Amino acid sequence: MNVHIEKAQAILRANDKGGYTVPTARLYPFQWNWDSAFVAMGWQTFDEPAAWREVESLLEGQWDDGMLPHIVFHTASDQYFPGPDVWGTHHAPPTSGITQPPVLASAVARLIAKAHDKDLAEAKAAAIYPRLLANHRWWSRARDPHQTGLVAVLHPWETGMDNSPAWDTAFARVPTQTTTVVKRRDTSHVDAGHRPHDIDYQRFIHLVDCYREAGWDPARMWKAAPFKVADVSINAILARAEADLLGLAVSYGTAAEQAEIAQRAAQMKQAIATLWQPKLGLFGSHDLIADAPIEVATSAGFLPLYADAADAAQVASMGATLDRWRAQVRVLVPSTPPESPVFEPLRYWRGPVWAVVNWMIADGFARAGDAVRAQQILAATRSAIEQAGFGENFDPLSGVAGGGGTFSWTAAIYLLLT
Ligand code: 9WN
Repeated sequence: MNVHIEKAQAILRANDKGGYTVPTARLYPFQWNWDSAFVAMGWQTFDEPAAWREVESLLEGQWDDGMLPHIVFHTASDQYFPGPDVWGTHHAPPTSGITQPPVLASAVARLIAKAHDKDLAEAKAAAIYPRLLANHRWWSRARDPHQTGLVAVLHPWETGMDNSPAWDTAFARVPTQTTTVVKRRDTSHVDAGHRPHDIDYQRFIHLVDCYREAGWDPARMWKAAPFKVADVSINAILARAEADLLGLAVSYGTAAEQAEIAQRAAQMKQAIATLWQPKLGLFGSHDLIADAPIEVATSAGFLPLYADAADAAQVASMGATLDRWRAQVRVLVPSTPPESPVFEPLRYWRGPVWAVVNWMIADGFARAGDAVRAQQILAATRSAIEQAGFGENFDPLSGVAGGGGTFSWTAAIYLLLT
């Protein structure tokens, strides 16, 4: 077996805390929502029961209204801020009060499609399908209350691309005052230059304070939110997840549920079309408070490909954008391209390459019939990992790994590539 595959498997085993996998030791000592969806797919390549346990342990955190929290605090740890006391959600097990990109239904669909143990998959999927449906209904109800076809995020952490320059203008409106004392732990684990700034944390926590005071009630949060963005990435991921859930509904749901999911999926695809930005040669997010398009080029702008939501001209235009970026970097796909004035090669979502995003963009190009660019992205991801190790992310210019080390989702993606 290739030595990197052995290492990737060993990382998942080491980060497995008994039924759930932490993203990496110390920096992130709990279970994260979209990390676990990718990690479950990685587990499946060598331990199928572990893949299903990963999904089930994440669902232990699901709220009665269907919301799937971005963190499940299965055990206590003082290594991470903000912990359960700051969130104050009073859920058992303790969870955060916001969500993250809904990759889970797509991950479950893949677990079923690739299952070796078909009986196990059948039993698990039948029990998990209603939870996924409840989650997608929550997105529609809580985060698209006016039924526009686009869901909104109320916190940059919900996008999973926390300090993306796409949020700069909308996030600058969020006050920096907090009632919680901000005691960062992340910068004692990794280089502060790879992380968001202190002022970003003031705003992150201001939002947590605001929503905790709203009792984590979706309608009150929606009203109180000083940050409200229709993120192109979340919308593309949810549109794809709806299509994948529809496949599950055919086996495990009713005809009425199939019609409901198909209607939402179609409406989302149409709405995503309105996010096209011809000047950027990419899709972009929409700031709902300013009611303005966010004209900032980031790797998220390719993700409608992953939802089959781009037409042929848009696919060609995104191909040209990718080629231009490729000429500027050693490793595709930078989260922000070097040509951007706000590019920072190592600061988290402002430049570094993320394996999970690459995987979805490559999948998107492949679905659109562009196997060449899909392969370029997958090859870049594979060789970045083989050369620099299983870092949290990679400097697109030097290829050096950044953020935390021995990272679960990077290991999982490597397993999916080989
Ligand atoms: C906040 C776990 C998570 C990822 C996110 C990534 C980072 C957390 C943080 O780590 O966010 O959720 O504290 O920085 O931005 O995408 O899920 O790996």
